[in-house]
Amino acid sequence: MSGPVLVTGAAGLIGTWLRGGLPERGWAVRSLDVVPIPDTRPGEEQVVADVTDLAAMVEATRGAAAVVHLAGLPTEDTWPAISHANIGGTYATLEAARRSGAERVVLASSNHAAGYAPRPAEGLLTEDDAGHRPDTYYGVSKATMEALGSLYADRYGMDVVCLRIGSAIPQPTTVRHLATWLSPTDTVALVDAALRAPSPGFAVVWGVSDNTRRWWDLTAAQALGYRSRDDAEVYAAAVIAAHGEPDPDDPVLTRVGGEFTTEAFDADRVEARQAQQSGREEP
Ligand code: 15L
Repeated sequence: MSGPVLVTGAAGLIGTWLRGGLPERGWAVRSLDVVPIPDTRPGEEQVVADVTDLAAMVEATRGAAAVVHLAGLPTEDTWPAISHANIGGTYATLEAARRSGAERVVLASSNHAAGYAPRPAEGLLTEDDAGHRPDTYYGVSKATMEALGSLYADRYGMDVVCLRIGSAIPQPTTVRHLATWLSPTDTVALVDAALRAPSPGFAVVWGVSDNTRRWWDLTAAQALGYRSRDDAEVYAAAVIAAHGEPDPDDPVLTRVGGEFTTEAFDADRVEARQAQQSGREEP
């Protein structure tokens, strides 16, 4: 592949890891975000644009070898906000890639596309077995992201790899994270594998480190070339000392999406909380 990799949402946490890690693996990076990035690295290109603006996205994607799409709302929000930023943003990203001739797109999907899938009683859950069981409007936007990716792969022959990311954070802080953690190093390794895999076509893979307590099967990600180096188990003693032994009946641990499947994440509640915060009256 020649040309830079366009990374959308480059100012965010995962974007920042990739802006550091991808060049070390030989990729030139073109960073796109709605806000300027103050600390660009030597050789890093920068575009300030809204990912839902198709014309700006076509311009930003010109000459890029591939796109890594991270931009969007990272948690539950109102339907208008989610559908605009996450579904509109994914459409514009894929369509811009198609129009500009970038043949590969890596999409940051989420475990919440399958959040209501039960945690397996034994063994590991594959992407296909989990299917699409979104736990929130946010999860619906990620299931839709995967569906849009499938459309662009089938209709236009593009390579589209969807990463169903677990918990991409610096280190585990809850008992659930001991299963769902995706370390910074492994995040870079997974995206690198998704960019490098020869002709993956359309693929959906879990994005998780090789955690001793993980619930998700890594076979599909490993088939792309992903090799995890980290295991959340090294943090287990400290996390359990802080939070207690995991209760297997805790609703946060019985379904893929954890907290997102609980009442607190019901969209009405999220909306009411946002209205309260902004001082608006509830109807
Ligand atoms: C996600 O998709 C979210 O962006 C992040 O905030 C976490 O909630 C993560 O999933 C998770 O499931 O831990």
